[in-house]
Amino acid sequence: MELLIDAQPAPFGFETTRSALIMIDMQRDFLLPGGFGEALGNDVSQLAGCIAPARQLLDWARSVRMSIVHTKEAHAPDLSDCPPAKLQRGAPGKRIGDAGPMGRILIDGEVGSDFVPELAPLAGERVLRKPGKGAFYATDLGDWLARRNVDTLIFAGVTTEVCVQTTMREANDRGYNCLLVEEATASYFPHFKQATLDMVRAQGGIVGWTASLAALTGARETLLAKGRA
Ligand code: TIU
Repeated sequence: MELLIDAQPAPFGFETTRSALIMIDMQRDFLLPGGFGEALGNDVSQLAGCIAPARQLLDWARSVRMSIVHTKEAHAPDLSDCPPAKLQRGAPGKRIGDAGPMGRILIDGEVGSDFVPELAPLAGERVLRKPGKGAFYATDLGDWLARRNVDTLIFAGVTTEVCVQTTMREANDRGYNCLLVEEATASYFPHFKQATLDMVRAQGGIVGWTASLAALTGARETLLAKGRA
């Protein structure tokens, strides 16, 4: 289905069969107390408001049968995929691999590393574990998308200026058209979210486009998009 939606800095046209939703790191470790985000000193309540819009976006992507990728930032239990520079961040006792109320912090398989229930993947949706902030680094995401002939990525998740923006920039350099859904992403710092939206779409969309959830979910197929009407 071909869609043309209101977006900034310009209308955004895409083919749903050649698009993928990239839902970034909607994990307990970032969204709930006791996880990695809070261990770094953040107020995790700042992220709560994006859960419902992210779920609406996910439901929409499912309804149009778009490819869906759920990323999770999580490390192997032996920390072999966690560089020392990353391991040393944060207060002693609250670092990656340390014990917390949701299990070992940011370790794959622990309760904290799993997705919040509202954003739980369904069968057939890709779960992509990543050791970095960007989803292309040290993963097979590029190959996976290439096999599906994907040229457009729709982004949501947390946090806007860290894992979402890093992945969007990686994708932009790889030639994907990138759209960030404004209500379906959040930061521990609201002004960082706003700055990210602004810098992504500045300079004619130097990194990509942004759009409201309503612009996307309310879109109707239009043959006018390619002048075929
Ligand atoms: N700390 C922070 O804002 N984010 C991360 O560490 N990871 C993600 O953004 N997922």
